[in-house]
Formats: sequence, structure tokens, C-alpha cells
Amino acid sequence: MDAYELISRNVEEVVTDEEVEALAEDPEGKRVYVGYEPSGVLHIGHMLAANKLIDLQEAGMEVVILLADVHAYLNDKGTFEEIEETAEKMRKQFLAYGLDEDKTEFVYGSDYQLDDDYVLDLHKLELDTTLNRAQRAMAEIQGGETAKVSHVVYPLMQALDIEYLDLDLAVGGLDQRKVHMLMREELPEIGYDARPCLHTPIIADLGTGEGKMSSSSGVTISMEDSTEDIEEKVNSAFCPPTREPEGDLENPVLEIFQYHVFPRFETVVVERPDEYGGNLEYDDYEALAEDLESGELHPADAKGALATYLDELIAPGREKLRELEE
Ligand code: IYR
Repeated sequence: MDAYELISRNVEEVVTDEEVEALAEDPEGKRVYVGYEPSGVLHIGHMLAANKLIDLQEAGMEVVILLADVHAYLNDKGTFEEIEETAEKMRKQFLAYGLDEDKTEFVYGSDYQLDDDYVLDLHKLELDTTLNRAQRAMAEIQGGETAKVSHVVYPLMQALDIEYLDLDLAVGGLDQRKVHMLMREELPEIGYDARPCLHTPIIADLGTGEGKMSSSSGVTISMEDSTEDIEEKVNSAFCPPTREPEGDLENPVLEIFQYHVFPRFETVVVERPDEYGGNLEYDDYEALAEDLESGELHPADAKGALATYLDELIAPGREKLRELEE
């Protein structure tokens, strides 16, 4: 796999191809980031962007994880002290999940977002951006609550982070795209360069195949889940024998194989008793999806394998959480 393929695999959107291709020509030492509002427990939505970061580290890039404490505060996620506590828990779970400690820099937003230069640049952006533009950028992140002034400051700060952390590339879920588009328009207005972005897909709800799995409603998988919890959730997952279920639905079992399992394991073994044809082995996602569609692989067997691999992926983070709680 060449560098561009590794950098762009499994992303839903590359902004723009030309800019990312240019980065892929010499990825060594380039700085890439993803930011998260801290929450105490890493879930499968965080893990998806983290898989991308692992690819980028493999391509030679330096990864910055922004623990966006001030952003979480602006989005009403608790007192500042509570947010600091959950941020520290989150940092430890990321490392346990498999990011390379030597190539990962963790930064707290409050380390630099309260400095004079940053705040003055923020005010410059406020002067240059309409309320309407900032609100639209924030709509998906904010989740429909009444807008506060903090909600329009938030995306401007996210845009500025990209300059202040000296980044070459921004990574985020597709829900961050409007903020990134604002960044690309507005940073040049105040004398800074726009940066390229990669957007990871939003995985469907495990139970129903609709919407976004990382949201608080619906069935998700997190580092808090026990082996039995995972088995139970995966076994009752929506998994029709097709990549493209009707309407707006997705097949979440296939999505998790594609975005979580295959990027982290060389081969996937689906265990089956001999009387049902014996074990199946897959080197790539396409082969597994084809077998599910053709009927060669039964959804129940696919789910069994998925639960095993997911359990392996979250086991180190689960262990870390347990240690932190002792
Ligand atoms: N908007 C993100 C959190 C966030 C991301 C980045 I990238 C920042 O520079 C700042 C905040 C979220 O929805 O979690």
C-alpha cells in the first residue's frame, strides 16, 4: 500500500485530494490532529478516528490529540474540574487502545487557548464571521439545543486550533466537516493558511442500522463493556445479509468489520464447527462482505467473530479503566 492509500483508506471524504496527495509525497514528521471533547469513556466513535491516526503514524506522521477541555466547557459538558478529570482518563485509554506513545502528543486546549495571542486572533475571527455561518458550522456538533453565544465561539476556536497547534492535516468524523469548511474559508481571512482534512464515516447504530452510533442514544460499544456485554450487543445487532439494506439503513456489523477490525488485524478467522463447513478465513473486508451477501457466511457466525475481535480491541482500554477506578 502506498502512502496516499494508507493515509486515505477508509475515510469518507478527503479535502482536497490534491492537498493530501502533496502531503503523502513526504509524510515524515508532518503534524496531524484530532480533537475530542473529553468524556470519561472511549467509545467506538472515538476509536474510529483513532484507527485513522494509527494509519497516519504508520505513514510517518506525528499525531496530536487535542483534549478539548475549553470546547467541552463551551458545550456545557460540566464544570471545568470535572472535564479535566475525564480528559486525563481519556488520555490513558487512547494509549491503551494502541496509539504509539512516542509519536503521540496530548495537548489540553486550556494549555494555549486562554493565551493573549489566541484570544485576540479569536476576536479577529469573530469580527470576520457572521452569526449565521458559525451557527451552521456548529449545528451537528451541538445536537439541536438552543444556541448560546458559546456555541458560535466554539467553531471559531476549533478553526484557530489548527493554526496554533501548527498542523498540516486535520482529522475528524464527518460531523466535523462544516467546522472544517469554516476553517478553510476563515483562516486565510486573518492571514493563516487553510489546511487539508480527512473525514471518517459515522457508523450506524448497532441495534437498528440507522443514524450515528457515537450519539448517546442507541446501542454503542465502549471501553466500559465487558466481554458478555459485547457478545450480547453484537448478537442482537441489525445484520441483514447485504451491504446495502433498504432505505437509509446501513449494515453496522459490516461497517465495524470494515472500519475497526480489518484495519487492525491481518486476517479474520470466523470459527465454525466442521459440520457447518469449518472455519472461514479472510484477508480483507471485501471477501467477507461478499460471503455474507452470497450466503456462504451466516450473519450469526459473522456476529460471533465480530464480538471476539471487538473484545480484543477494547480489552486493553477496559483494563486501563479498571485500574483507574481502583
Ligand atoms: N468538535 C469536536 C471537538 C473538537 C475538535 C477539534 I479537531 C478541535 O480543535 C476542538 C474541539 C467534538 O465534536 O468533539
